[in-house]
This record gives sequence, C-alpha cells and structure tokens, in this order.
Amino acid sequence: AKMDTKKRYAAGVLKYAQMGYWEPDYVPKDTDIIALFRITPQDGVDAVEAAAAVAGESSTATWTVVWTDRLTNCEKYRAKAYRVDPVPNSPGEYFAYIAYDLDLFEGGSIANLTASIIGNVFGFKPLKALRLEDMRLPVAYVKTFQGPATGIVVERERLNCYGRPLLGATVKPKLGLSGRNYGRVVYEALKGGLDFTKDDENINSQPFMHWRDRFLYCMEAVNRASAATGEVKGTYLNITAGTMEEMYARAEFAKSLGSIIVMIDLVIGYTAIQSMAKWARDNDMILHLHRAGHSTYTRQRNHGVSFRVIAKWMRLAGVDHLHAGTVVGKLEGDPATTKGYYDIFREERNPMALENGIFFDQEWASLNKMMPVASGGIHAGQMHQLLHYLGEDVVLQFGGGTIGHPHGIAAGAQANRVALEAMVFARNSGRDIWNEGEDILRAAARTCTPLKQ
Ligand code: CAP
Ligand code: MG
Repeated sequence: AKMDTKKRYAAGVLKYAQMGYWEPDYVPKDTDIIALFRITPQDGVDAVEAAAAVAGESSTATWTVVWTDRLTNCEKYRAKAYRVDPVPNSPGEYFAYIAYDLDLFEGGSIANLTASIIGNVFGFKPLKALRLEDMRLPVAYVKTFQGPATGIVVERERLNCYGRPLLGATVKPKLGLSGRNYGRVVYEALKGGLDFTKDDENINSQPFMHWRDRFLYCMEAVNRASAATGEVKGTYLNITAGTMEEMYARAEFAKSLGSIIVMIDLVIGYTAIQSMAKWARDNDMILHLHRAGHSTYTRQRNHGVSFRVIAKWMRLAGVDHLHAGTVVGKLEGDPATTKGYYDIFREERNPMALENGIFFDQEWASLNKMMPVASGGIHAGQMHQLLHYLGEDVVLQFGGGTIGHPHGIAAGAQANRVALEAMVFARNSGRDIWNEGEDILRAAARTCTPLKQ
C-alpha cells in the first residue's frame, strides 16, 4: 500500500494541495466549522499534502479533478487545510487544522456532520492513522440543535437536590437477575441514601428478565424508597432496543409508571439519540446516555475520535447525562484531559485550554448543560479525590462500590451518602479535602458503621 501511494504521488495523481485544499493564508470565518485532526502520513507522504487530502475527502473532493466541480461554487465549498504543526514529542504526527464552510452541512443533524468529518477519511491510503482531536462549532451551527432536554439546573429542581453531587449505582451483576431480585437491589440502594440507580448498558429485554418486568419492579422500588425517605428518587430505565418503535414504546411505558428518567446507549447511533432527546424534551424527562462502545474509537492516541468531540456532539444532540470518566476508577483517564471533558459538559463557554486538550474557544449559546456521570470502579474511600477532581455538578456512581458492601446494599448506599455529605461539609467549612480527605472519612466513620466497614 505504501509503494502504491508513493508511486501515485510520483505520478502526480494525489495532488490535493494543488487542487485548492491547502490554503495557508486562509483566516477561518466566525461561521466556519473547524476540525483539528492528528494526522500520521504514510512514509514519504508530505504532511501538508496529507492534510489537504483530508480536507478534500471530508468535503467536496474525490480522488481526481472532476469536470462538474466547475458547475459549483467550488472555492466556497472546498474545505481548507490552513495550518499544519508537528505534534510535540511525537515524530511523524502532525496537527492539521481544517475549516469548513457552514453551507456544507445540514443544521440539526449529527449524522450529516459526521458523514463528512469522519466519513471516508479514516480509511484513506495516504495516512497511517487519523484522529479527530477537537472541533470548533460556530454559534450559528450550535443554534440549529436543541441541546440537553432538561439540563443541570432543571434536573436539580426536579430532584430538589442542591449543593452536592448526586449519588447513583449500577445494578450488578450486569446480567442474570430476575425482575423481582433486581427491584430489591434498587429499593435497598435508594432507601440506603442514593438518589439514583441505573440499568447496565447491556440490560435490555433478555429471557431472564423482560423489560416490562424490570420497569414494573424498579418503579415499585422507586416509589417505596421515595415514600420511606421523603426524597425524590429515580432509576435509569434502559430503553435501548432494536428499533425506534420499540424504544418509544419502552419510553412511554416508563413515563406512564412515573419514572423521571430514561436511559439509552451510545451504540444506538446519533439519529436515534437525537430522536430520543426530542422525545425527552416533549415529555419532560431526563435523558441518560451511557457511552457504551466509545473506547473502540476514543482510546488510541493516534487514531479515532477523541471523547471530547463526542461530548460536544452529545451536547448538541441533547442528552442530559453522559458518562465522562472518573480519573481514579477502574477505567483509563487522566485528570487534565478529564477536566477538559467536564468543562465541555458544564460551562457556558470553553476558552482554549491546551493543557486540557481544548484547542478552540467554544461558545455554547445558552444550550443547557449536561450532567457528567462518573462511573467505573469507584468507592466511598475515594470521596475526597472525586470531589476534588470532579466538583459538585456530577453523578457519582458506585455499582460494585454499593452492591459489594460487606453488610449489604443499603449499608453500601449509606456509606456512600455519609462519606459524600461529610466531605461536602468539610469542604464548605474551608478544610483542605485533598490533603485531609482520609482523616475526614475516618472521623465520619466513627459515627457510621457502614462507612467504617
Ligand atoms: C460501572 C459500569 C459502567 C462503566 C462505564 C460498568 O460499574 O456499570 O458501565 O462505568 O464506563 O459496567 O463498569 P461499577 P464509563 O460502578 O461497578 O464499576 O462511565 O467510563 O463510560
Ligand atoms: Mg456498565
């Protein structure tokens, strides 16, 4: 493949730069969409030519000049690679900045955006690898999307819960429980002090527990726990299914039982996510999105799509909750990069912050904020670290960290709630939770046996 590419270059076949897709003097317009790619050209392929090729293939070009180009406003419609920088400490890798005219896209459609930006280009021969690191979405484009159906402010109002992270848990084991036993877990966890429980990403409607059974037992548990505690409680009922018709039916049933929230998985696809976000807005429901599958394309440093880009797309698409990593748990993630994700979820605007992987100023134009969900191998003993890294507007989700408690599920929930409240109180009293966190937890454990255990 390498030789083939070289020969075609020598023969002058792949000349995207000369075709007008490289414009080093171009100054992006306020209305342009900008994509930042990390490109790894094949050996012998010039980085500028590779960047121009990405610009071409993700906008108007095919592999050769076509007569019909001249029948369009091709100057305007050609994407423009305008800057190529070597990536520091990464030989052979370059950051390529590419600007796209807004008219290349249909408003309000992530499917349309992605068909260009991550369409053909990722399999392109001149490149060894390609990664979409970040995007600048102009206000004019942002405004064509509905944004989160409920948002952080209204979610807190509905839950009547302020000043602390929300607490949740994923019911475990992931698969195999009957509806009745599943409902017991939900009841114990909510009564013990959590705000939410949650279906796992792969719980849909299996022979051991059909979805209706799950919804009925779960909502009975939610109602009983709410009555017992006087708090608003919820459980994310996963409505992921094989067709939109089935997802709508499950969502309607959840609503009819009084659920305040439904859940979907990223794997259902962008259009399905946007449809469910519209349904959530029309029905005053909170929409939880589990990012199942994202690591297949977000994890490799030099290929795929960064999760920060997925986070931006999901804020446009309009989900209320989205998993964003924990820094300290069982799944990969470093503090600086994770902060970048959380800022995309929760800020009115994101100024450029290269240390957090944010390459562009991003204005969110009053789109609601998303609640980040921290989940994956976390437990009460890390409460100071979680609050330090992730702040207050977050759902902390302890699956194994609740249901794995030695004295049972309610005890696990109580340990989490007490640890959280002790830590928030200590922080609000001016204590240094980062350095004194373990002392604060030990002091709280003196009057809370489940936390001590
Ligand atoms: C957590 C979880 C979630 C992951 C997803 C799991 O369980 O249910 O799916 O957190 O990762 O199956 O691992 P535990 P992310 O709380 O028992 O670890 O939030 O990073 O998308
Ligand atoms: Mg899970």
